[in-house]
Amino acid sequence: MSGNPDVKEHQLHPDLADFVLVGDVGSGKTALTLALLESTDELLKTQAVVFHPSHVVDTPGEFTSRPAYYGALLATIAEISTVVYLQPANSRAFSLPPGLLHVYPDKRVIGVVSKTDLPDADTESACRVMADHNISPPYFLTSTATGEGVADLRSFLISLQTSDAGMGACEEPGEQAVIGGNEY
Ligand SMILES: Nc1nc2c(ncn2[C@@H]2O[C@H](COP(=O)(O)OP(=O)(O)O)[C@@H](O)[C@H]2O)c(=O)[nH]1
Ligand SMILES: [Mg+2]
Repeated sequence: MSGNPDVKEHQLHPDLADFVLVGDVGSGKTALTLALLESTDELLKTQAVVFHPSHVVDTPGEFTSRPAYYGALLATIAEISTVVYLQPANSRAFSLPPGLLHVYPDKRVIGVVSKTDLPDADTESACRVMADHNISPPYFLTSTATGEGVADLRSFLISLQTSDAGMGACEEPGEQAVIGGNEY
């Protein structure tokens, strides 16, 4: 439909829609996007915003790590309901731009711990980093290397589309929420 080469044509999960992945460079956004979509696209460094069908959007890490790109990030996510924030399991650096939730207070933010398979993974610390920055549980623990948590996150994102208002990320964790509660 679109002549934009950044718009992908495949649509394996048409009900998976309306979310944008943000997180630091190398946090695993593209790998997780492709895993969620079950896409066979090659994993390349994301140089631009990539629009998959149904408002599934992968962003370059520079969008969160460089203030000069914040405007582009804010414009990109304006029309999208859900922000999926990736916190690598081996990192304690938080990289969601601080103003984002103030500019768009109505966005649903889902916290994902990525790369849980890494030998130096510390998922509890990663969850705590998100909690300390006002991202509410449940958090999803994922690895695209082992496949852990990918199907659960996909089901959750799809459930947001099928229920009218969707389930807020700060509400009762579902079965798929591996870590939840208020201890963080
Ligand atoms: N071990 C491991 N490596 C991963 C995982 N997800 C992504 N990677 C690797 O981390 C690097 C960056 O991933 P990418 O998806 O491009 O990150 P992005 O910059 O956030 O889009 C790549 O070399 C991936 O193969 C994961 O779950 N486990
Ligand atoms: Mg990428």
